[in-house]
Amino acid sequence: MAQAMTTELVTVEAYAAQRAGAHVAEVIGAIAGAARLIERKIRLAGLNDVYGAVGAVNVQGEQQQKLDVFANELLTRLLGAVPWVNAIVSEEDEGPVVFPRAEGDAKHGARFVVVFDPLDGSSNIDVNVNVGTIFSVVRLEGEDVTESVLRPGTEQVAAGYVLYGPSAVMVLAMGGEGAGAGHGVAAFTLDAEERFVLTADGVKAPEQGAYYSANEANAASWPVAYREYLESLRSGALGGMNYSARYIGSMVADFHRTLLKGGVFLYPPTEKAPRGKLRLLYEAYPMAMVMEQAGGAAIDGEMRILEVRAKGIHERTPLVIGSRREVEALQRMVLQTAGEAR
Ligand code: P6P
Repeated sequence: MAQAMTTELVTVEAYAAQRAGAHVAEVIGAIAGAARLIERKIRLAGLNDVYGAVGAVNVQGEQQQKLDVFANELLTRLLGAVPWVNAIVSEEDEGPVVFPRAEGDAKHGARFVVVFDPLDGSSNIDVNVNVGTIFSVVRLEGEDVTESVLRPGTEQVAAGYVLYGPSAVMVLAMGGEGAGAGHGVAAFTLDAEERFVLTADGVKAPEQGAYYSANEANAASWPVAYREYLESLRSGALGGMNYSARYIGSMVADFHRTLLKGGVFLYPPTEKAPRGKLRLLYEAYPMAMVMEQAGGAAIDGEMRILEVRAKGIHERTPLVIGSRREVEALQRMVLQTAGEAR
């Protein structure tokens, strides 16, 4: 990871303000504020009886963990307190939560919707495995929140995640004007004063990496190109690289390793999840923005994830994300198989 070039202490709020202005910085600050409290709750979970499920099922049909509910309510409350956040969309809620805003609140046209997975991988919490918060900030265009969030991922204003692990790390990418623009990827570590301080700037994914990451228990139901692809990685066919397999089962942790060490994370289509398991708006889009700004790539098997259009806010997608060489190699095999099938 590229070390921060500065000796002075730069908080994530100050970094965001320098690059994207005060309004975006305040949105990022609210997310950081929620993350501090989520981190503390997770760290003490075993002592405060917050492990386990609440006995309810969320809109995804998944058992809601107590910490899912805590994280979701906290993010909603802190983001709702920012005048230029007009709405949020959460993995845990069926539809958008719209905040009543007076006309004057939208200073300088700054109106945002924040889309998030409040606690990804939460089924791992009870076994003390890393979990994360994933977020995406988009502009509210017109009055229709759903319409605003169903625009291409290339239009994200900012995106990133917080990984709760041995240390809490917030990774942030912010968009610039025009395709391909952007401010790059920075990482911030929660310090003893509970500030997210800059610890790496200009983070770049290795051109090729040493790990592949997939749930191979599903391999029998993957499209054949994905099976042949992993076999090609194992055989050293991609530049002679000898890969290791790593799969934590928390996307934020698997993604963070892939970003820093290189390689590929993939969740292909399966019989049980023919459109993949991961969600386009609040998992694939934000991670794709980070990975592309770090020089990597993200596809749904065939096309660039950031250009895939969502039809609904909880739409799922296959995802292949990581170093450019590995992602492009998979894309070639999938397109070649599709071409042969025609
Ligand atoms: P599987 C966690 O539930 C999650 O959404 C991601 O964090 C993770 O990558 C994936 O699902 C794991 O899914 O089917 O391999 O258990």
